[in-house]
Amino acid sequence: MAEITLWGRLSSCNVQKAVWVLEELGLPYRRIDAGGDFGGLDDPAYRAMNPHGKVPTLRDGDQVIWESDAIIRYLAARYGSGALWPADPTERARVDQWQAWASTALYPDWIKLFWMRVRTPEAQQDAEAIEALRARCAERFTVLDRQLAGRPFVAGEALSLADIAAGTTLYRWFEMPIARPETPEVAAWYDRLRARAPFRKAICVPFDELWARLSF
Ligand SMILES: N[C@@H](CCC(=O)N[C@@H](CS)C(=O)NCC(=O)O)C(=O)O
Repeated sequence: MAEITLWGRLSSCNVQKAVWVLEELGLPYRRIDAGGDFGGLDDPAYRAMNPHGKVPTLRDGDQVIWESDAIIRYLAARYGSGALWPADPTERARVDQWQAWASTALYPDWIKLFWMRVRTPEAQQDAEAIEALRARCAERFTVLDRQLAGRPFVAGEALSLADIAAGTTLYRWFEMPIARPETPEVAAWYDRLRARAPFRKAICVPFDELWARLSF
């Protein structure tokens, strides 16, 4: 098997997503800190791999892949043998629809809220905008709560890329100083995920270095 290298600081949620999948699949890999205080994203060698100068970037042998969703799909397709991303088209679509929803609806609201409430210095925070986003996130998590009723994981009986994409938000969602709606199914799912070492290692990462930091 070729050597797998992942570039990206572990305080980046998109890097965390990739690390979670690498760990779930039990793959040997090397992670190189990049981005944030580590810098390196404007180095010509890095830009040659990732034209956007963002993390994460994955190299597997001769293949270089960027965009966290492309990375996790690649890893699951190449090494998952059906785990995380089913081969059957109908089952795969069930996973894909929730992964797409997590990446295009849940994540954008949640990350904006995180930037407004955590990364923006208190004196510059806009309480009304924070409340509007918080309410939108609360709706998103309520939808997720309904989906999780009667099933242990987002797309059914097994952990999948749907859980990875949506679950990457959980630690910060529950640690951010905001009011959250009652979502017992999401809470139980969070407990199930926290029982997994890959989730704890990749996602339950304190974000102290990100408080009041708007610079990266
Ligand atoms: N859509 C991209 C987003 C990549 C992105 O914006 N990464 C952020 C970290 S989450 C980044 O590189 N920020 C600059 C830095 O860390 O210095 C993905 O999912 O990979």
